[in-house]
Amino acid sequence: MTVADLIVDALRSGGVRTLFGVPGGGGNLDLIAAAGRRELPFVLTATESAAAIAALAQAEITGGAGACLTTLGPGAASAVNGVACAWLERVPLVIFTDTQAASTPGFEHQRLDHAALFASITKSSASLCAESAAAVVAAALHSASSGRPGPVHLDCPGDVAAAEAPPGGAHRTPPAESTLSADQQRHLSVLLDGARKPLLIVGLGARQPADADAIRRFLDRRQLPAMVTYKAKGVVPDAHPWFAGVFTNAAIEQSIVAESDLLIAIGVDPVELIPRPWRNQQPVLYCGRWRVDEGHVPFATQILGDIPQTLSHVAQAPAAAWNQRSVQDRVAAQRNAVSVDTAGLGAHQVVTAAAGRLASVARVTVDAGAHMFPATMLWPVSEPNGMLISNGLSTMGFALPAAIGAATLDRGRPVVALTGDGGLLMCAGELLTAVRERLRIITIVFNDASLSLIEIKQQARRLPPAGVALGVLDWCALARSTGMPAWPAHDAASLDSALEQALAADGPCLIEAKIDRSNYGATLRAIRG
Ligand SMILES: Cc1ncc(C[n+]2csc(CCOP(=O)(O)OP(=O)(O)O)c2C)c(N)n1
Ligand SMILES: [Mg+2]
Repeated sequence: MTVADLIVDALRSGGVRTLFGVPGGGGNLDLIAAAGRRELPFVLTATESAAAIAALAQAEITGGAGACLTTLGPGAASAVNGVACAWLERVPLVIFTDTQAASTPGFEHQRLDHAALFASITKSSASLCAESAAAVVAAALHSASSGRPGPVHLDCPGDVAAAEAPPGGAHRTPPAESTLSADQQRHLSVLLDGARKPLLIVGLGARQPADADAIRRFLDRRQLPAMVTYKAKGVVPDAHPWFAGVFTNAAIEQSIVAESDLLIAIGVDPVELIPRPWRNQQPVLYCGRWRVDEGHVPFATQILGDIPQTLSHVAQAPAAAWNQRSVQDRVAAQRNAVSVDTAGLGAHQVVTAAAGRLASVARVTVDAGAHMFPATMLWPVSEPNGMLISNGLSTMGFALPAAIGAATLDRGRPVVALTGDGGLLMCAGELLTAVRERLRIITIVFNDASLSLIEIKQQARRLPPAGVALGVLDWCALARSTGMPAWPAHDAASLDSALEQALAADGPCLIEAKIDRSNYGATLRAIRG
């Protein structure tokens, strides 16, 4: 038994289900060997950033931690975007980097100060030594998951990972929940008693199954509408009678928000909101597991604790005066507003057709770009984390690596990755990862030969076209070169046939949707004003 075995055991008890990464030798190889001995699957990815994103996607689904490893220097530097993603998506992730043994005479080659590199995007950083490795890993896992979750970094030199395991090891228990002060209780009663139309806004900190149960019960009992942020889609299903649409601090949700006299933000982290001034006048109550920054949203009070527990504090409000039919009509109008007709195949048609065939069986991941608007508005989700998306960081190159994380967890269930062509270019190597791992991932690439979201911003400012045309790529040929089947779609009929074949495939496949991007400007105006 080596220190690497102890580390792997600690990871497993922290909820890690797969180790992702790109090894470079040294301590990485001991960790991979120990993972093999202890039946923790290791998945090789094409890039370190994708490894971190795959790991964080798993953590979002399981509620445990995710884990990845990289080599020293270039591997650590290459992981930065994925670790930054875990930081701003509030996900517990452990990243192990190889490093030179403390006993080496200070070689400069590939040497970076990893702790400094990760300092602004991790909760903690430590270098492992043989005597305390298991306890330090357990403490790091605890730190990653407690309070506001986030990534932690561990340097793991080869001589440590390979050393014989010392006896012992420590695990800590989570801290006790906080309770409401008498002052807070009084303030809360005033807010709740004065409200006739409270509106729930559910965010990323309320995605555990128990949270969803408590929130749904609350809505049914209190007869209140609820909006969800992108990351909380499914906590209140799109088909729920009190579903009031997506909340991002944009224009499209304003008609319902403005009617409310009290906003109850359940697990909403301001990192989820688009960076526009907060103009809503009614008080905003926050309920969540961690304290959030008040610079953007002027929270009237913050109630900290587990979601079911914090909801019980706001349960005693008087009867609400919402008209369910009117809320439903406005959600339908929102969906209409983002379904703008096009001469060719529109992105909204691709989303609607794909969701029609796949939403009831598959999990979905969404990339950053203009295609994200129809995806988040029109793809119905019925369970927490049924849709995975990078929102805090909003990074491109997310959907496919996240789909790899999700599909590795549950190999029987298909995952649909909705991605722009620019985003897929950033992580196209992961198509091969999906093939090697035989994952049931249906990648749908919105091929518009453009960085469309940036193009429409450029057009809105009446700037000449520059720096946004990607050029033409034969995505079907690229996908087939990895060994996966692929089908082009340029109209409703070819799309439907591609979807049918994709659903029947038992491994990864790709649909290249050749879309008409001309409606994106109107879609963006409908959502953001
Ligand atoms: C890593 C990264 N680089 C740049 C951006 C800025 N950005 C946001 S959307 C976008 C364009 C995305 O293009 P594509 O993937 O083709 O999607 P489309 O907008 O065309 O649907 C860019 C460049 C980003 N979010 N992430
Ligand atoms: Mg594009």
